[in-house]
Formats: sequence, C-alpha cells, structure tokens
Amino acid sequence: AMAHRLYTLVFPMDEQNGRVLLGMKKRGFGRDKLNGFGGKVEVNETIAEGAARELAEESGLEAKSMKQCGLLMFYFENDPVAMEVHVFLVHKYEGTAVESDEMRPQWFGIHDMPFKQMWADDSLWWPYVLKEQKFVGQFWFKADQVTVTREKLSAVDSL
Ligand code: 6U4
Ligand code: NA
Ligand code: NA
Repeated sequence: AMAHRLYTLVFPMDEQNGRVLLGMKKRGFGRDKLNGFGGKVEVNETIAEGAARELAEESGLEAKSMKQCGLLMFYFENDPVAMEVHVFLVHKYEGTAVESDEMRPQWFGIHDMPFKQMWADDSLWWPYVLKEQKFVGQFWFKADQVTVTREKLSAVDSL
C-alpha cells in the first residue's frame, strides 16, 4: 500500500441546539478553509489521544465523550504520502471555544453547513454524520487542493 500519515479531525457537537463547532484555519495546510479540529497523530499517543489533544490545542474544548464516525484517505497529486484521517464526533465537552494561533472557532447549524468554505469532500460525507451512519472514503485531489478527480465513499458497520 501507499505510504500514509495519520491525522485526526474532530467535530464538537452541541446537540441541544443542533450546532457543530468549526474553525477557520489561520495557517498551514488547509489555510482559509473552515474545518473540524485536528492534526498529525504523534508517536507517543493513540489516535483518540491525538484527537483530544488537537481539539484542546486548537479550540480550548476538553473532550468528555468522543466517538469515531469515519475514516478518510486523501491522495494529493504529486504527494507520495497519503493522509489517513480519523474523524471523530464529540458529544460532551467542557470549556468554551476560544481562538487559537491556528483556528478561529465558529458554531454552525448542522443542516446549514458552510460547504463552499470547506474541503470539497465534506459535503459528500457530512450526510452520513447526520444519519449517524459510519463511513469510509477515499478522495483524490489535484495539487490545487480544490479539485476532486476521483472519489469512493461508502457506509460501514464498524471502523
Ligand atoms: P502542524 O502545523 O504541523 O502542527 P497539525 O495541526 O499537526 O499541523 P494539520 O492541521 O496540518 O496538522 O492537519 C491537517 C488537518 O486537515 C487534519 O485535521 C485533517 C484535515 N484535512 C486534511 N485534508 C482534508 C480534507 N480533504 N477534508 C477535510 N479535512 C482534511 O475535511
Ligand atoms: Na491542525
Ligand atoms: Na500537530
């Protein structure tokens, strides 16, 4: 299989108000896009620990209950290393969202997502989140990080 690197992507959910916390990425990979919180999994931690750490670093929220909802592979033209992204929902958390060096947090209605400002794949798999259906996907991007040239997406029973 192709070389890949592990990442997390975490979405804090406010179920009472039907909202999800996104962050405007202020620097680095995916800059100027709205997305969940996350980053590279470090060598000394589990994937779930990495997810909770990145959420805390980037949003100020402390995860109290976290569930994996998806597994995504991203392939970028001219990049030999694929991204393996573990997607989590956080239904219980402590703290208040605060702006970090990396992210400017903002709540959105779960049925009113700003897909035009998000990665192109997000509008394709977000419906699975709404249905509480676990999913796996593969997306091939051009080097422009915008154009999807090929995609595979399906529901799964377990991750
Ligand atoms: P540094 O700056 O090295 O500390 P780090 O926070 O570890 O970075 P980062 O932010 O570059 O890592 O990680 C990339 C983030 O972007 C992860 O949360 C995964 C997410 N991501 C990458 N491609 C994506 C895509 N096509 N769709 C999507 N999220 C994507 O929804
Ligand atoms: Na990050
Ligand atoms: Na990181």
